Amino acid sequence: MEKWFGELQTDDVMLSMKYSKHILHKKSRYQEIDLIENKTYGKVLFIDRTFQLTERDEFIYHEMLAHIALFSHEKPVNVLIIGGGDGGLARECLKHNIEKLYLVEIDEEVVNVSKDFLPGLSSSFNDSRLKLFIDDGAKFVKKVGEKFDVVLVDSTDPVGPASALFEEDFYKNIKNILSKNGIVGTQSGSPFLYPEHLKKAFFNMKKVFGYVDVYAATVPTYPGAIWSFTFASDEIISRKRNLNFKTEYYNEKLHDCNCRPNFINSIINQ
Ligand code: SPD
Repeated sequence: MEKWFGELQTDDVMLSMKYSKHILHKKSRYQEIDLIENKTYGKVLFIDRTFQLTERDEFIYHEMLAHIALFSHEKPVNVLIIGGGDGGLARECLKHNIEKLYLVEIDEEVVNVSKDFLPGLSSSFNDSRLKLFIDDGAKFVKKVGEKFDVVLVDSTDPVGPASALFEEDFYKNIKNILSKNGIVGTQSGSPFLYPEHLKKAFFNMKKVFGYVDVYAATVPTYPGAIWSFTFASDEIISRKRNLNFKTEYYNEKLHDCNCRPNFINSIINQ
């Protein structure tokens, strides 16, 4: 019998993958974690039955979340990641000439699964610049008492444990720990199927920061395939890319074009 596993992306739309192996099913304190092996996409990680990453397309999401913000900062030295326990975003951040990277993941099981099965992402945990904290990101930003040049939020969807990471209060607390000209960047969901997620991130950031911008990338396995990212600062963010390492999706032209489809403009222009 064929075995399929997937995400109900709306009430009546499902993206499913046939698996050769259901490698793991785990209930952590916070969420359900599944890992399958699919012939086309490789290992595929689900949290609460929603796609988090596939070995085949994770580079798109992680590169675009990391490099637009990091290359827009004059000289990022201290970086903080909230979420991102699989290590993929950290891998991209560590390609930059940064000195310190804190990663705050609420669910240690996500880190363990990645260390056990996803070495292409979790190898970042071996870098001495990275310090891992198992903690609630929303609480961590209130108490950390250190400044960061760039803060990146790699969360699950804004339902359940991650909903606090889309709130105005969270962004206010991030602003307090950003150094001068610091930048915050977050994944802000599917503009196509869940425009309310993008709206929430964008308009809450707007209440806190002087300058907010949105860009998009195509992530084949995420709901609606087109995915949004929102970043903000108190200074106008001038895009200062100087790409000096290998990437598979991000490039200078993508960075510079600063263009969005009209339907995304309509979501954030209301
Ligand atoms: N709907 C899925 C949104 C997932 C965003 N975070 C993915 C984590 C990958 N590091």
